[in-house]
Amino acid sequence: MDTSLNQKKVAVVGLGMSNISVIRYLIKHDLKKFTAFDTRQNPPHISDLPVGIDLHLGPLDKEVLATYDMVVIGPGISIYQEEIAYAKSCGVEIVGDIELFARVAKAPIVGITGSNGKSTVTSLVAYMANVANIKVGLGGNIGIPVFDILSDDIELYVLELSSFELETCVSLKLKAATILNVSEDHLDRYHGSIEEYAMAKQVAYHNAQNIIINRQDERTKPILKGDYKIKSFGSDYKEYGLEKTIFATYLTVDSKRILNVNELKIYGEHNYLNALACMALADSVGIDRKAQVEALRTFTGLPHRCQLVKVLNDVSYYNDSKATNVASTEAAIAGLRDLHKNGIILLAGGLGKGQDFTPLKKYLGKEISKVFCFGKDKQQILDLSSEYCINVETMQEALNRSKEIARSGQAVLLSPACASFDQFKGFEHRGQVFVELVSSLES
Ligand code: UMA
Ligand code: ADP
Repeated sequence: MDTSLNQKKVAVVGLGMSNISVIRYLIKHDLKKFTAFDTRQNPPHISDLPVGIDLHLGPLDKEVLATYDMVVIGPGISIYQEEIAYAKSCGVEIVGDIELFARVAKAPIVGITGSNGKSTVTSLVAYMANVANIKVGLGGNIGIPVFDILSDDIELYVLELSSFELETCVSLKLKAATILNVSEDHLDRYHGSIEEYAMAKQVAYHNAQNIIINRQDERTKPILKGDYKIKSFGSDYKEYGLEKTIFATYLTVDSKRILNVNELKIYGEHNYLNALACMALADSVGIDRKAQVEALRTFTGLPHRCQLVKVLNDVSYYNDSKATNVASTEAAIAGLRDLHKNGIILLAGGLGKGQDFTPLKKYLGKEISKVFCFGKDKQQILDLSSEYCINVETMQEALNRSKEIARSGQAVLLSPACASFDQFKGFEHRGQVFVELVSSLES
């Protein structure tokens, strides 16, 4: 327990899953001087809230917040939001659950951030640790609040960290940290600036002992000097790299072959890079190579990430609902194009988060034969081409229209390049609806 919390008047702002977990922790440690706030009249997790706490629902009052010593914000609340920025300017300490966790967690922490691949890498590193019989705690942005996994029994924490979570961190001292890649995402929260978004991710490197960078992505390199060791991964043949021969591709470490990628159960070059990042992180925290390789051979990937759902009439249907930005959709196209030379029919759209969709244009008429566009920001995708992009209302309609035109050997790919909250409860819900619809398709 952080004993200094007992002396403080604490506001917990945002009653999502992270802060509900924080509240449970505060109550468990007998800290009663806190008030819970949420801007919504009926926050979705309200029924999980312990009874009897001081609760305020509705618009935040900045003068009220300014009377607290500490404000614990959920990741969905921005530090730039007027009331929070005002409280900060009045000297109130603004923290998030990861910051509080970093102050009390005893075991070493591996932290993984980046625009894409975080959940895959976090799960695979945790799995490697499991195979090596290390007691591991897996959590963070992956959907498991960190205070749900805090325990003195844990020997290693492996945390997925979003830029939102990193914004409020100062005490985090990661044993191993990586920014996997940086591409446009969440620009609606960073004043339209990818540099500002990238800077939020750099917080993962402050005080880190081992930093793992992506050789092909400048924004993953540390900006500040520090007392850290750097290793890199990339698709060329050095450090953690790839050896590409005409017969096979190998994961390599310092030019030594470790594994033929055809032994992996996850595919696409982006996943080979993820595997390399995992090995580099695992080496930094002493997970032995044998356990790493066994985990690499048996890890089957996570649902909603480019998963083959069904083959019907020689058309393959893929669920890549977790592709919530343009770069992840590009990775899916790159991963599938060799398998589906007859073309891919793409289902895309939703909330665009201020992204530029023009990188998708180069695939139209080549890898992508048609795009069915749905959701709130579909017009931005429709604007790419009147010839290849077709307007529909829903993902369901997009799927039905795809089935009508799909030819033998083609793929129908749900990889929306957008967030889902305009028409679904989240990416899992969107993926589940897709999987159910595809499963019920008949030839
Ligand atoms: N909200 C309000 N009013 C409030 C508080 C929140 O309207 O007073 C809204 C936010 O704007 C947001 C939503 O409620 O749209 C959820 O925010 P939250 O802070 O309550 O979120 P949690 O339920 O605690 O979930 C958060 C992460 N959510 C976000 O960062 C938005 C979850 O990541 C994460 O799994 C969870 O903590 C773990 O503890 C989700 C996510 O979308 C999956 N993350 C983004 C991403 O991966 O791209 C960063
Ligand atoms: P995150 O947690 O960062 O969202 P996930 O592992 O859940 O990452 O994958 C999200 C999406 O990004 C999926 O569509 C997946 O196919 C794609 N993806 C995974 N790894 C990478 C990568 N290294 N580069 C680009 N896209 C990736």
